[in-house]
Amino acid sequence: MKRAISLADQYKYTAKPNPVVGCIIVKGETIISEGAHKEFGSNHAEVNAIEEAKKNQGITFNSFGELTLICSLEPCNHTGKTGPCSEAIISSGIRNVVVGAEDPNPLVSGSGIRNLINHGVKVQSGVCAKLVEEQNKFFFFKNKNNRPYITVKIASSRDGKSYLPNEERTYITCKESIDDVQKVRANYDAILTGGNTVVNDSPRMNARVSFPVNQPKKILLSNKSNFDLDADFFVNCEYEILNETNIDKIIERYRYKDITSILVEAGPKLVNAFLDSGKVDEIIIYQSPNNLGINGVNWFKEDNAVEKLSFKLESSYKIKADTKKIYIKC
Ligand code: AOF
Ligand code: ZN
Repeated sequence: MKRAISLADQYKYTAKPNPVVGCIIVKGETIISEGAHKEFGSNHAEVNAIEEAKKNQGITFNSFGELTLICSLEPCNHTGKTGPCSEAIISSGIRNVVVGAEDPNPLVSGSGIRNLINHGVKVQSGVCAKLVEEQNKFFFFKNKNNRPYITVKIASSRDGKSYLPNEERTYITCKESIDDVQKVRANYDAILTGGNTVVNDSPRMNARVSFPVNQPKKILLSNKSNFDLDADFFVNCEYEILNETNIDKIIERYRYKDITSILVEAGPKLVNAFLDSGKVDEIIIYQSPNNLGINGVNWFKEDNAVEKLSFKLESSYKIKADTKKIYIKC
């Protein structure tokens, strides 16, 4: 199972917003074939492993009845972008299946396993369930809570300020911190921001990383509709502009969409509106050692705002002279 879980891990940035899934097919102690869900919309792990095994039939094994399929997530039982894996397993002739964790997707949630059992396949489930859940944190969160996981990311001066109102764009953190933000963005299915940030900072808000990634979709909250669509923010990406201020309604929109996680990168007004909604799960603060001074605009209304909102510091480390702090909702 750990082998199947590691196979899956490689495709974390290209399978999203789907979960990563890995599968191996064994005969006794010998691995006959391996498969993973490599890209959103493409074959599921089990199908890739079965196809691979077929190439070895008559060489390393004779009949599929001799084999055991080990997959990190419960085989699906629905027709989505691909057919049901439970059916693919049944028709292959495999009679033994080991599952890492049940699929929390309401379209599956136990039905894949039931279908296998009803067709006489022996199933052992829940092997390494915790590891699989950790590996697919946003996917499990979304299905348990019926909303995406929400992270707020901010860059703060030492004195807790966000920007200087008279400057065109205030740079707070160092280049290395900005590089780190690219990797953070790569983890998320969507990036949400406000109209002022787009107009004042001309951000690109994409994940500029050196590996293949399904770029986060962009969600722009604004009552304006006259944006310059040639601006970097809108180029070569999927975006939507929402004229909506009610945070609960905004979040509710994504309940049935393929978005399991949202990174909020916005100014103090929008960031505080999200925090006030009580629906923020994580806060990432990049803090520079420099002060912006009394003219700077505060991130928060009061001192220790993050702790008062019941967030707990999970990790803190230096990026050059900056400090990156990650807080998780208790
Ligand atoms: C599996 N094996 O490798 C994966 C599964 O739109 P689709 O057809 O790709 O289906 C996506 C859903 O299927 C996803 O939300 C999750 O419930 C399950 N993912 N299932 O049997 C796989 N990636
Ligand atoms: Zn499947």
